[in-house]
Amino acid sequence: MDLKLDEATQQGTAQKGCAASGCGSNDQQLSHLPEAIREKVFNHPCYSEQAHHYFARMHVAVAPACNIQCNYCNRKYDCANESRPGVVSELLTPQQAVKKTLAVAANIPQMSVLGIAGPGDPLAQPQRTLETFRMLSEQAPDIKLCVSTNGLNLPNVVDELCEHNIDHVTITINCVDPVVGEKIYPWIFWNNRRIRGRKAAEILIAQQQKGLEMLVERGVLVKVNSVMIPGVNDEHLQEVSRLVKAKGAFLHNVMPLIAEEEHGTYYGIMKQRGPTAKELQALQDSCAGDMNMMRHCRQCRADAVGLLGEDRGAEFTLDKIETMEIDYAAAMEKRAQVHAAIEQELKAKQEKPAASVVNIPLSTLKKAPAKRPVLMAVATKGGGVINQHFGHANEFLIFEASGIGVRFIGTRRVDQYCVGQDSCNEDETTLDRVIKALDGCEVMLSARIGLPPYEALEAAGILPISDYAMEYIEDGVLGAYRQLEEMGRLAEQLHTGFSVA
Ligand code: CLF
Ligand code: SF4
Repeated sequence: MDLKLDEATQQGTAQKGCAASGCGSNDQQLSHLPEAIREKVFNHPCYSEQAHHYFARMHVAVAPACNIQCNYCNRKYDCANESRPGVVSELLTPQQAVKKTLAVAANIPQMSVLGIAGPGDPLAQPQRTLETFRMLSEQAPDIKLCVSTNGLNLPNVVDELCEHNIDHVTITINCVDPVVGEKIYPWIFWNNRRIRGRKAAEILIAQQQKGLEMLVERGVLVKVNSVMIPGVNDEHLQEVSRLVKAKGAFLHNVMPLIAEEEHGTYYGIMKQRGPTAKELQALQDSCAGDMNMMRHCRQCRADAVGLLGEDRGAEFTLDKIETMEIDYAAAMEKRAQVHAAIEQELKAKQEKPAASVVNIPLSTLKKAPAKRPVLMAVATKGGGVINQHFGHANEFLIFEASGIGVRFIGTRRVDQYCVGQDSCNEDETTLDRVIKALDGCEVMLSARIGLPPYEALEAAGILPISDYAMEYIEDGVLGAYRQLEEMGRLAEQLHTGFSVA
């Protein structure tokens, strides 16, 4: 039994009432969908923002080959279409992957989804990917299967994917115009030939669109990933969003380009910059009018294990799983109980939309609302609850409180300020970097915070608040918004904020 996840879940369920139950903006995103689709995404941490507080995913790195070249990749690292650039995963055989999946599923019952996302393109040479799915669909039928691809070979594999009950497919679509595409893809490998330039982009785009249409026809949910590359496809991505939605894509995930010179990619060497948090949010907001936008992606590595944002892969190395005795039938029973408990809580929340903080006009609260939106950073380790010490956070969730409610904006990754319970890293630069990462936020909500970082955050114009420890995030965000109002700070315009609402 995984205590860490259990604790998080129990902390979530233990909250009094549901005045702001962590229902999250995702309820609005999913509420218009048919029941059958809601059932499919209810426990998928990537397809449901709400689920990502409770359910975990894992990836197995079984697919080393790739059939295209992206300018943000140099093949030494995991596929950057679904992974943070600069990360290398250990390649597994399909048999090793299945063993690891069963071990993780037995030990982390909240793990609901197995994804294959690299380290190359999972469908470039699909045998290893399909073999893994085939064995898992037989041995672990309670695990959802998910795959991510650049789309070039997708139309050839769609029917086999469907045979293995793959309900969720991600296609990375960075453009729908070959003029843009030739600036991103120098070549593709197609029909045993290397094809370059605009022709390569034309073929890739046609295959991606065909694959998307085939999947939608067969009732498979499709998420589209796009890498936002300023000056290359940033303005074009609204058109991508519009088109893929028109063709039936379920969710659009715009990820920032991360191009570091030391990664040795073309973009890294050419010093192509990535977007700022403000630019990314502005694009996500402008696309949101057209379709559901994913804002909680963590650009996971190809062997990630755990809740989004955490990586527990070190607990499941090959040598460790060798020694694990797994009774998967018993594990499935336990998993079913844990999933049912989480689903019961989530459904209860969904059935009480009036109690959700989201969409409650602040004008209904005691104080007259101030309209200015405020960005707040939240330290959490899961369960939709403010339950993490400031110094232990390696990421913050960013929420916006405004006169119309609370909405989730995205995540910001940071280095941990404290390196251990009793040994805080006094290196100012770590704290400086955390404060820089929280640029634009006026409040930081955590379970606890020490005095030195408290003072440093305050001096930087970010008010640390720990009054809402162990409460639902949206409750805390809304409470903090009201505190700011009472303090008279909402009229001060401390920051312009990132909001474009
Ligand atoms: Fe993995 Fe991707 Fe499936 Fe999720 S990840 S294959 S859809 S199970 Fe999720 Fe990770 Fe973002 Fe991917 S947070 S990188 S979107
Ligand atoms: Fe790299 Fe993935 Fe692009 Fe292939 S599809 S070149 S592995 S980023």
